Amino acid sequence: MHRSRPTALATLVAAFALTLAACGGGTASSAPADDGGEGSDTGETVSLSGGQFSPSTLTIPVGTTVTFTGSTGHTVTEGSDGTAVDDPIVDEQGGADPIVVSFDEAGTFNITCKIHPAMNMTITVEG
Ligand SMILES: [Cu+2]
Repeated sequence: MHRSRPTALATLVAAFALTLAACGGGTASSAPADDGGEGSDTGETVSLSGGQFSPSTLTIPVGTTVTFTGSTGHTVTEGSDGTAVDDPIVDEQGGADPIVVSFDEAGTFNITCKIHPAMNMTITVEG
């Protein structure tokens, strides 16, 4: 007895939809924009974080306000190598708040920290 058995070759092609998880861009950074916005028309920021003035040189027009951030444990003093000049335009002990200095006369001003004589910077004020 010959029995033909139809062979149903059900070829099931399972299409696995491989959803490749989108690699969330590895370069996404949340670096804070540091664009001041302190309301004054001209302003610069100098950071004392890390035990140095950054930037170490700054050229600004007369009337520019410079905000020294991270000043806790430092001073912002006109002078050099930790020693103030006579009658400094600024000689401030840092604290919780930034030290804000308006440079209203042209000239070249050396700025130092009396606590860390290695901290020095130069601000050139152009009239
Ligand atoms: Cu210092």
